[in-house]
Amino acid sequence: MGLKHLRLAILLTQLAILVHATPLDSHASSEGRGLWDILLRRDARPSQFSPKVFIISMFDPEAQIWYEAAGMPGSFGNLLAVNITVPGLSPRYPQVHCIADGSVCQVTTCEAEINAASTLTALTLSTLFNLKKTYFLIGGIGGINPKQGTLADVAFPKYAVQVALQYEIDAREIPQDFSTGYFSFGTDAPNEYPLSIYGTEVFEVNEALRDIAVSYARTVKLNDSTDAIAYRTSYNSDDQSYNKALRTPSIITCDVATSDAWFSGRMLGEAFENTTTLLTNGSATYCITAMEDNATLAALLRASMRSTVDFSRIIIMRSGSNFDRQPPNSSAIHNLIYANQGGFVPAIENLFIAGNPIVKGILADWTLSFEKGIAPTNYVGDIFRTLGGNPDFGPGEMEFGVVIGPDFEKL
Ligand SMILES: *[C@@H]1O[C@H](CO)[C@@H](O)[C@H](O)[C@H]1NC(C)=O
Ligand SMILES: *[C@@H]1O[C@H](CO)[C@@H](O)[C@H](O)[C@H]1NC(C)=O
Ligand SMILES: *[C@@H]1O[C@H](CO)[C@@H](O)[C@H](O)[C@H]1NC(C)=O
Ligand SMILES: *[C@@H]1O[C@H](CO)[C@@H](O)[C@H](O)[C@H]1NC(C)=O
Ligand SMILES: *[C@@H]1O[C@H](CO)[C@@H](O)[C@H](O)[C@H]1NC(C)=O
Ligand SMILES: *[C@H]1O[C@H](CO)[C@@H](O)[C@H](O)[C@H]1NC(C)=O
Repeated sequence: MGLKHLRLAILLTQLAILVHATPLDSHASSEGRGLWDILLRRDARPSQFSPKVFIISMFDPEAQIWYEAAGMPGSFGNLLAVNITVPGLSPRYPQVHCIADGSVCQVTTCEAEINAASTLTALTLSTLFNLKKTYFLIGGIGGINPKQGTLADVAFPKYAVQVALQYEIDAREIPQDFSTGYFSFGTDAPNEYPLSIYGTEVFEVNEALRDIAVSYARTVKLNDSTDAIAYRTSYNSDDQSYNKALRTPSIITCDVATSDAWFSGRMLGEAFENTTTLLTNGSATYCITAMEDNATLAALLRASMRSTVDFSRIIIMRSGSNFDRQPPNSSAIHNLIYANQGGFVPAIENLFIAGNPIVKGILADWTLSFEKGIAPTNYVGDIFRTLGGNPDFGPGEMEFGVVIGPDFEKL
């Protein structure tokens, strides 16, 4: 073998390594890519995507609706055009999915707080993406509070509150004067402000961005179902406290409560309304549940500390798939398990229906406004002020640094 052949052999080996080392998993490109394509950089995709929008789904139906809608008129594109395996994602959802030019991507975290935090941590640490200018659109379903909304509503929260991060004793063993079994860490009764704070209790996202997303989402007609229409009527009550549950589906602005425990019923609903008010010093209104949002936000906050994401580019979108509590003449268990509420299908449909104009709006107005960012006029960040600024919640200036953090224990 002459020197020329040796050089060629080395070149071929290097190219073979290059092809195998490519992090992009798309069958379309790895199968059809010949040596000349690579040498001539034909079919070359950027080694690092810089998505303008990243959709975050939590489980299959929330993700499928975006994939299925790809063929619909007016859709922003086919998210299954490029599949990228990212180390550290859920074993059930190991790939990020993107449209062909990489401007919109989607990840499925798998459900509940641990999965959401791990997936977002892996994603934001991955070198496969540049997320510095990316808008994150959390799109999931949740339990709707009939005092604030109804089945198939789509809620855009500003505050995310982790309501079950508390002491809990079973309601059958609570003292006579307790209204609930949940009470804040470091306290001795419900509805007292926590003396021990872990940092993920409250997050606040960009209100100006939220309001732009709402203006896009309000341009479309939401889906509904005949079962949902029928079930809503059972929330008719003499004191009219559930009147918002009687309306047809709409876009609403109110806040999300995260808990791993899928709580249900009037008592826990009211207890967590109080927790939300307490933890946000009266600023937030609990209207919808989630099992992930605080965890997702916690991981995104840590990434913003490294400047790999921008915390002011997060939109939370949650649609009502079921009521969080029973109608006046029913029981908590009937509402949770047996009632045919009819909200699931339209809630899933509405994630795409409301989300599609938001994605398209961000793409269309990218150069004009979104690339440079939507300046927040409210506080954005966590209860610890990790990113700076002054929230209208949290333990306040005087106590800051004294009561906060895992070192403080009253016990
Ligand atoms: C991406 O993955 C989905 C399944 O998750 C598959 O249907 C699709 O064909 C894949 N796309 C490519 C380009 O391989
Ligand atoms: C809701 O979406 C379903 C499934 O696409 C469709 O069959 C139904 O007609 C829609 N209903 C309304 C009221 O939009
Ligand atoms: C509750 O009331 C609604 C409307 O008044 C009725 O349709 C429904 O059957 C009632 N449910 C129960 C469990 O009694
Ligand atoms: C919620 O707060 C209100 C007003 O302080 C109180 O009357 C009610 O008992 C509380 N409910 C629960 C379940 O803690
Ligand atoms: C929030 O409420 C707590 C408890 O009442 C209080 O100590 C704290 O100063 C308040 N925080 C703000 C920012 O007003
Ligand atoms: C986490 O959950 C708490 C309590 O439910 C909530 O106040 C907070 O806003 C949530 N944070 C995020 C980022 O969802």
